[in-house]
Amino acid sequence: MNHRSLAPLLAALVAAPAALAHVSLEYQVAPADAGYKAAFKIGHGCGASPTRQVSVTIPAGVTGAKPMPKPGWSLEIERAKLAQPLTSHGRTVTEDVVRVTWTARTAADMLPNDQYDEFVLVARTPAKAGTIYWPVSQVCENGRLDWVDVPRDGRPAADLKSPAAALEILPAAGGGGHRH
Ligand SMILES: [Cu+2]
Repeated sequence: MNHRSLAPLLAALVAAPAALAHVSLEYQVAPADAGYKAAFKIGHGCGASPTRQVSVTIPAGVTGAKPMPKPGWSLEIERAKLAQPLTSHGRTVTEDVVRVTWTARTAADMLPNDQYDEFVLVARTPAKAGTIYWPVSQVCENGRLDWVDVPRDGRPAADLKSPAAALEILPAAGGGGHRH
């Protein structure tokens, strides 16, 4: 194997830890108006301090969010009135989930800095294509990290200090599938 073919491999190896560094989504592209599993990857704490709470704000247009419970963590689901009521199974829905928060029950349940975990929810993607951003607050035993920055004025996402988790929504793949 000559050294030129090693370059992409080395690049990937170098990139891997960085990719695990900030809070990001496992799947970063999804079709519009479809079911989606959002797995938020937590690859480190606040410095050496363990993570004791993860709070995800649901982007506008994302509906029907359902979080996955995590043993040792309590789950808070916040709902709010919808600006525009929607119909589900013939029923009018006037409120929806706007934030989900996982909180470690005890210090022993916290996520240590030298371990990795995922915080998962399922939801329906917006009908409109484009990139959406999921603000995530990571609270540690000492300190917190708010992953809330979104690219503005053409600034590349790579320049952001604390980027929100980005999801690129592609135009719906026709047929629309099963609609709730
Ligand atoms: Cu990081």
